[in-house]
Formats: sequence, structure tokens, C-alpha cells
Amino acid sequence: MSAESNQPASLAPSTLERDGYFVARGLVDVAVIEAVRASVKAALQPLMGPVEFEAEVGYPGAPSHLESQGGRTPRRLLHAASRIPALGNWACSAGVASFLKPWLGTEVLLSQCHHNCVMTKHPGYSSATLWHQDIRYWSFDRPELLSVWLALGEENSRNGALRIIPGSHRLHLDRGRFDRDLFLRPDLPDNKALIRRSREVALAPGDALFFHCRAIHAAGVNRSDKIKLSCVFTYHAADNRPIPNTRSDRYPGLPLGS
Ligand SMILES: O=C(O)CCC(=O)C(=O)O
Repeated sequence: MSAESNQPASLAPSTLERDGYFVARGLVDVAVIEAVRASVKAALQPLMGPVEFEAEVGYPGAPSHLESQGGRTPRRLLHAASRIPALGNWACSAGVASFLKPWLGTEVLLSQCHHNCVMTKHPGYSSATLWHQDIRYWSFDRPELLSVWLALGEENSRNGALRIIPGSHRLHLDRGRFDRDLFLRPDLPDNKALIRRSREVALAPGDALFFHCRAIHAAGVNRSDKIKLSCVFTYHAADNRPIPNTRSDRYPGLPLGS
């Protein structure tokens, strides 16, 4: 079965094992998506922190300084679970847990430290995210974390949908395949071949992409005339502990409903 297809939670673990990701189509009701979108729009105008700005990510296409034109374009609304209660409730719900538990075990925690945000990819000043594994952000006992990416609108090649390399979570690539910042080096022939295997993950509002923290993925800039909004949350087993005094250890993980 393709990772792109609609499938029940019971089939997800085998797809995740094979491809490193799967998509649950229409997981969240349109009414909930609309309510979350309204909260996000209210947080954008006037802008309510905490926020990460485009100028702070340093990705290709991002303005170079906060004071450059477009530098203060918000890229991520941080602390999504606590700032939008409907979103936090969903992220910690038994429904989401049912997808995660077969992989992470019965006690799953939602991290509040990173990837607990609403991605706000604006037209005009959005940047591209190069090929990477999310494990580069994390410091845990084991590289076993799963992220859930919830589309709040259409995601496609025009507005910067994610692309993922199926099966890449199982690869053990030499350090030299990555650059200083742990992005895959697109100039290397072996990496070019790997990138050619990537697939676009087009999403509709309410679709959720579950992906492994070692799955290699990237996303382009938003070339449409509308903002692209998506939420992303990351989970780990309760016995997979953050390394003390790292960013991953900054806030306690939140337990999921059973
Ligand atoms: O929307 C994007 O640019 C991708 C973001 C991403 O892959 C990440 O933050 O790990």
C-alpha cells in the first residue's frame, strides 16, 4: 500500500516502517480546521509572539536581516499547543495517540520544545527548506521520534508542499553526505540519485502526514498568492528521554489521552 493512500491507523505502522511516513487523509474535520485557521489568522494580525521570523531561519530565499525587507515575515508561530487550545487538545488526543502508539509504545509524549508550531509560509518572503532529517534538531536517547504535520489548507508544489524520500529513515549515510548544517549536499552524485526518488506530499485541509525523524525531506518556497498554514508536532516514547540541558529538554513533554 502506498504511503500516499488513505488508510486506517492499524495499517499505518507497516507503511511507516517501510516508507518512513504515511498520510491519514481527512483526519481532522473541516469545522475544526476552520476554527484553528481563524485562531491562526488572529495571531498573525496583529502578530502575537512567540514567533520565528523568516530572517532568523537563514534558509535559501530568506531575507538576510530582521530589518531587511520582509525580514519580519513570520515563519513559525511557536508554542502552538498552548497558544491554540483546540490544536493542543487535538495534538494530545486519543485519536492521534492511536496512530502513534503502535510505533512509539503505550506512553507517548508531545514535545513542547520544537516543532510545536504553526508554519506560516507567506507568499513573497518565504524560504525553501533544504533536504534534511528532523533528528538534526533533537537530542534524545534514541533517534525515535515521530512528527505529525497537519494541513490547514491545500499543500502542493506551487505553495511549497513537503517532498519526502521514501525509505530514507532506514539509511545510514556517511557524515560527508551532509553539509555543515546537516543538510544533504545536493552537489554529490549519490545524493542527486537519492533526491530523484523523492515524492511530493500533496495535502488537503485536515490531512495529516506522520513521518519519522530520520526521513529525509525538503520543501520549496510559496509561489502562490496565499499564505500556507500547517501545524507540526513531534512525539516520543516516555522512556526515550531528552538529553539534559539541551533544547529538547527545555519543557516537559505532554502526555497523550488514552
Ligand atoms: O515547510 C517547510 O519549509 C518545511 C519545514 C521543515 O521541514 C522543518 O521545519 O523541518
